[in-house]
Amino acid sequence: MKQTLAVLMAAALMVPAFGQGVIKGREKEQRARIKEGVKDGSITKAEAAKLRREQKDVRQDVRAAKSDGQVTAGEKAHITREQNKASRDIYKQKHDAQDQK
Ligand SMILES: [Ca+2]
Repeated sequence: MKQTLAVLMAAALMVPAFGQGVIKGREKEQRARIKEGVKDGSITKAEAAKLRREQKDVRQDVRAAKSDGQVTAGEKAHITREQNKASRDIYKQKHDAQDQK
C-alpha cells in the first residue's frame, strides 16, 4: 500500500519535473546558443528568426502535451526529437558559410 502511494506520488511529480526541468533547461540553453551566434556573427538575423520559430513550435508542443494534465512517453519522445532537431539546426547555422541554407 505504501509502495503504491509512493509510485503514484512519483508519477504525479513527473509531469512538472519534465516540463520545468529538462525541457526548460534545454530551451534556455538553445536560446543562449542562438543569442551567442547572433553576437559573434555566425547566425544572421534571418537565421535567428527561423531558429526562434523552431523554439516556439517546441514550446507549443509542450503546452499541447501538458494540456490534458499528462505527458505521455510518446509525447515526451516527440518533444525530445524536436529539441534534438532544433539543436542540430542551431549547430548547422553556427557553422555554415551563411550562403548555404
Ligand atoms: Ca549561420
